[in-house]
Amino acid sequence: MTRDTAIFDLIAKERERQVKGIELIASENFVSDQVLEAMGSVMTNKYAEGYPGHRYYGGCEVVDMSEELARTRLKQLYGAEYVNVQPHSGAQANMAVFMACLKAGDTFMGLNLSHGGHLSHGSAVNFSGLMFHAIDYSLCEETGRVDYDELEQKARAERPKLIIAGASAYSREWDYARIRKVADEIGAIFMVDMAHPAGLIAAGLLDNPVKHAHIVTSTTHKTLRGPRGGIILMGKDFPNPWGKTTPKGEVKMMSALLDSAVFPGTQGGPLEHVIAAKAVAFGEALTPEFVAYQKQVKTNAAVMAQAFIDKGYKIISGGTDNHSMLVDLRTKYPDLTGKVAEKALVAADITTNKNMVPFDTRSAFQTSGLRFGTPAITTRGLKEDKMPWIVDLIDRVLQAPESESVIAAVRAEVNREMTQHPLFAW
Ligand code: DSN
Repeated sequence: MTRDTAIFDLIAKERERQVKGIELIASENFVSDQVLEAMGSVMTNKYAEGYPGHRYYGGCEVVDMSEELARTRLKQLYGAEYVNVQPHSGAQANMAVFMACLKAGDTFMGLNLSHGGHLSHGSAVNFSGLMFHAIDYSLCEETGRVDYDELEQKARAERPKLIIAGASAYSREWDYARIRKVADEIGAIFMVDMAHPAGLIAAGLLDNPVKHAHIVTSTTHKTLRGPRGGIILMGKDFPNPWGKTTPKGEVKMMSALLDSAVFPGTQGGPLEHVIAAKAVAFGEALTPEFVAYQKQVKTNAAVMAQAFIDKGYKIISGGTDNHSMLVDLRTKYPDLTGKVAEKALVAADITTNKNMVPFDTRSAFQTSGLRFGTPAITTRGLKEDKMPWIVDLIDRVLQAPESESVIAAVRAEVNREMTQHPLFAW
């Protein structure tokens, strides 16, 4: 067959973009060559609806072993009793939890999207907000941290059946124990979506939500540095609290509800090539090298946040405990929107994303903030000594976002430095 140059030329272009630039999107990372190899493997050819040992197709003996290995490694990584490695994404993992725990129209509570919450935690345009009654909690304007008092008051007043912790743009550690306490008080299920800090948690650098929550979900491609995908975990299985029973009248366990909510509830055939790549990533995450990597991610983020502060930027909450930070541009450049800033930085080969800040005065399309994260540049091998340099480059662009000469000069510096940090073996 003729080579599809149209698409392979684009893949080559994307590879070049990744190689030459500074990647600061907090939810992105660069997987290892082994993860890449497993994803591009013959495992993609196999249909395997069902679970290991219980499939609807023949010939699943090998993928059964691969999926079982992924499950075993994931349990070991977080000290979990139950895991499901089949969700195609974090949103799919969350959808399965909703399906297992709620009925359409039930009330649940998550972090306000414009305060850093995830789309599938109750956004009005997402299934979670469309099919269920979403209420939210916020960050405290003064501290930039979760307003736990408000969370508790709302939980007691509105009695949601599910409370969700976890965020897309929140740089602080969570008080999971405090949320679990109020969840127990009102009889709610407590779920943590640890997608962003999953790698730091796996390395033991942040509190492990598996110890506190009934159910934990995550993506596998952010700090965890695996292929794009989702997972569901539980520290301990438990009987579903709404009394759902099997046809024989036995109370269903949450593990059974979650498994059937993933398949056949919300997905068909699992992506066995991605599951094999997840197994590779979980194996990598169990190594001392991964712990050292996560320590560097955290150090780089702390140094980067301080460098922004030293230049007069406002960081929401005043710093970071994890891999990310949210910069409020208004204190330094009141007229600069996140949209314009993102575009200028991308032109200088520094990739980041515009982000609303809590109590933003601009829309989600304009925004007053930028979100930065260190997982990808740390994988590239950049250490803390380079963080002030990166912040300096960013500041030069933001001072003159319309200046083609400034952008060209910064881009040349970025490209020169990144040639020192090879990315792919191929
Ligand atoms: N969209 C992903 C992120 O960038 O954080 C998850 O919400």
